[in-house]
Amino acid sequence: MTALAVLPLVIGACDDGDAASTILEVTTTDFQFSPNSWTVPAGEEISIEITNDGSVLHEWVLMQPGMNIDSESDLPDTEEELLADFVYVEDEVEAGAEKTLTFTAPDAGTYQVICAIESHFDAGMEGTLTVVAAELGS
Ligand SMILES: [Cu+2]
Repeated sequence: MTALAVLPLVIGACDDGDAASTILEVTTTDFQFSPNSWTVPAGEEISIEITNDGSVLHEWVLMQPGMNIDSESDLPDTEEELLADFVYVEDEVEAGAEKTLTFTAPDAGTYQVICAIESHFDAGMEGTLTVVAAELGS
C-alpha cells in the first residue's frame, strides 16, 4: 500500500474574499421537492444538499436553458439524449440518503428542475431554479 502524504496547501492566505459558495437545500419525498424553488447568483459555485425522505430513488435534475417539459412525454427515449440535450446537471439519491451536488450556476434566467425517474415528474416532482445576474462591483 502506498502511503500518500497529504500536505495541507496554504494558498492565497491573504485573499479575504474567497468564494463561500451558495448552499441550497432540498428534500425529496414521494413525489415532490421541498422547497420547490431556489434563487442563486449567476456564475457562482452552488452546492445543493439533497435529502431523500422518500421511499424510492429520486433525482434533482436541473434542465438546460430553454428546456421546459410539460409532461414526461416531452422527454427523449434514451438516457444519452436526456443527458446531452436536456440536462444541465443532475444527481440521484437513494431513499433515506443524502448527497451534495455542486455545480456552477448558469446564466441569469429561470430553469426547470425535475425528477426524471419514470412517472415522478408527472406525479408532481417539479421545481424552479431562478438565476439572477451577479452584482457587478462598483
Ligand atoms: Cu423522484
